[in-house]
Amino acid sequence: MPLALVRHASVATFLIAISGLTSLGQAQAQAQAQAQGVRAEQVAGGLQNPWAVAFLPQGRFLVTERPGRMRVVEADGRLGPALPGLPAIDAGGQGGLLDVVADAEFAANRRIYFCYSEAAPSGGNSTALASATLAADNSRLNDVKVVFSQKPKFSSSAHFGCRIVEARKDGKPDGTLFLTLGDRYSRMQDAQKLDNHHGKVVRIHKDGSVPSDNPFVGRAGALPEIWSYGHRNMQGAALAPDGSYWTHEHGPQGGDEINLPQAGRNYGWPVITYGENYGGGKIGEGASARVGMEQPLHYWVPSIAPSGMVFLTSDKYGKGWQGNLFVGSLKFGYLNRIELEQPFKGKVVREHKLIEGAGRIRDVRQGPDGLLYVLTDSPQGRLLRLQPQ
Ligand SMILES: [Ca+2]
Repeated sequence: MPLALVRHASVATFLIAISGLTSLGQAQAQAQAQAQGVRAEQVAGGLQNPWAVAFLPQGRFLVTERPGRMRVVEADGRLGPALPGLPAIDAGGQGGLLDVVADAEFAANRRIYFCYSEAAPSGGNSTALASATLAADNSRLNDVKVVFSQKPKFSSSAHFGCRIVEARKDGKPDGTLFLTLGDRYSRMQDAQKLDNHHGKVVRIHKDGSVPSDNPFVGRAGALPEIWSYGHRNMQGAALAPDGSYWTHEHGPQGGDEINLPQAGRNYGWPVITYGENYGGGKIGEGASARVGMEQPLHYWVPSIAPSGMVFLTSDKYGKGWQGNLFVGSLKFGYLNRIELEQPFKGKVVREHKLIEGAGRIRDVRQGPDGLLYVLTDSPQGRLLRLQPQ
């Protein structure tokens, strides 16, 4: 069922109604050619606030738990012990061990990348990114290196961002990683300044060095890791099938956004927003547009509290779902299936709620088997596999 307050949804609903009146047989045939929904089957339970899942060979999974554990989950759902080798993690509030991704060449190099909240000796914390090698027997992390730390450290338990995406160029990994970084909640004005990493997307090489073609390399007073700025708290990021980089971010009260962050662009927070302060009241001048600031591709009012994001490339759910974007909702506890116009020119066509009632959806990924997997975020969190119905 389309969401009530999503742009274009009323037109889409109207078109469905028309097609149903004029050509019921055709509509039924179309409906049978794609999944009508999904059935969530539990792969594993007993995960404490799981945040991210990556896929290992032989049907195994690598799962992070926010309190500071990383585990291998066996194909049959058995939980392995906490992997030794993690750096010190400053867990608390929204912070802890957050995202993990496997290198595109994992089968050959066993490398993984993960991000977490890192304490400063003098107090405060920020998001850090580390790389490691998973031992061949999956028993521990080796060669752990912290390759990036968000500056400055600041005392806050909120808005760490922390989604990692391996970038691709011409269909191949280009050796760089995108990392989303939150505005730390009470440092929102920093998102408009280039001398810090609050409210930014950064782009780095896997060893932490700065790509020479980053947009602010060589600009006095700007941190060279910055890719885009003016963001709030991005807990979802994904590459589209065409290689473009997409993110979503939590708005304040209302105004969650989807963006396609481009090099050097300003995404507006906190100067422009479609949300308002918690409890009501406008933010800044209450503007939603300004020259020199990018508009989101899409926004949600009220907020759905998005987390996790993936494009479905497999045909396991039928042609109608291929190329759709999937986003978890923490607040309403469903998986959002988003149809995009084809060929894509910048419009969301329609949205659908899947697995309502499953719980706070923290992450969604496509497995090597072409099926969708989600994590539910609770002290008794679950890894679910979505079977087409
Ligand atoms: Ca924005």
